Amino acid sequence: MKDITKEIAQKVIEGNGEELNKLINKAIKQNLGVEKIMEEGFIAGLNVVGEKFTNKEYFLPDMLVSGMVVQDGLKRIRPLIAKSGLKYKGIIVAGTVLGDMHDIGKKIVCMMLEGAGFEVFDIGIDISAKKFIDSAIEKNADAIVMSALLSTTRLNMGDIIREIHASKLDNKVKIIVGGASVTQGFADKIGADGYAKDAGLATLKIKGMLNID
Ligand code: B1M
Repeated sequence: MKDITKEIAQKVIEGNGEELNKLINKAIKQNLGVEKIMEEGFIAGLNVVGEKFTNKEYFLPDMLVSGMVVQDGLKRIRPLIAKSGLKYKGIIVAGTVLGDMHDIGKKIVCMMLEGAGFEVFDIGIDISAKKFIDSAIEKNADAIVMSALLSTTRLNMGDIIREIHASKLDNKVKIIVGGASVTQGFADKIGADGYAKDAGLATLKIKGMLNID
């Protein structure tokens, strides 16, 4: 039997949404598990797309199509994640920082948090300090999740954190950062309360930061 996650990754690389969706449905029927579909299918495929882009074998439109088919795939597995978790309390505001349009990883982080029982407000991409602050106040957030994929846009995280501390939110909200361009060292340098390498760890870290079992 063919490894279905490998086939999923291949369809992501090809940007073949129709075949990808068929495989996702098959994987769901086989109870493959959403994390396996995401990690060994979607993320593995996107990593190859990234390598091909670096090698100039793929161009921006190829990367865009692969990103789009994964976004559509995520919508299909979303209900499964949301119902798989336990109920915990906590309100999260999540966004991709100013200048950055990448949101697949952040969406996965949000879905995992929802699955763990958090109320999550995904405020989108290209988010300014003001929007993070206004949304966190409006939603009465316990934590802000910030994502950045580009080495240039991660620099905006530090500015946003400074503005949060200068606002009336100050230390009332925990700030956790992540995304491919972010490291623990960088998170420490910009004064984030936490850093998570992936979506699973983000959920664990946030529970720890908010003292939730
Ligand atoms: Co872009 N892109 N992209 N891209 N893109 C990368 C990131 C890149 C590494 C590709 C490459 O060159 N090999 C490179 C960045 C290089 C760098 O700065 N170091 C790059 C570039 C250069 C660009 C453009 C500048 C290209 C151009 O225009 N010339 C441009 C920038 C646009 C902008 O943002 N202003 C651009 C555009 C795009 C698309 C729009 C076409 C598309 C994004 C579609 C979308 O997101 N809706 C796209 C894509 C698809 C990619 C790759 C191929 C895949 C990204 C992805 O979704 N990965 C990517 C190469 C790669 O990553 N291998 C690439 C899967 C996703 C699950 O991973 O988001 O890292 P990730 O999330 C992980 C963890 O990082 C973590 O959890 C997730 C998994 O568990 N995580 C968090 C994420 N956020 C978190 C927040 C947290 C905690 C954990 O908070 C607590």
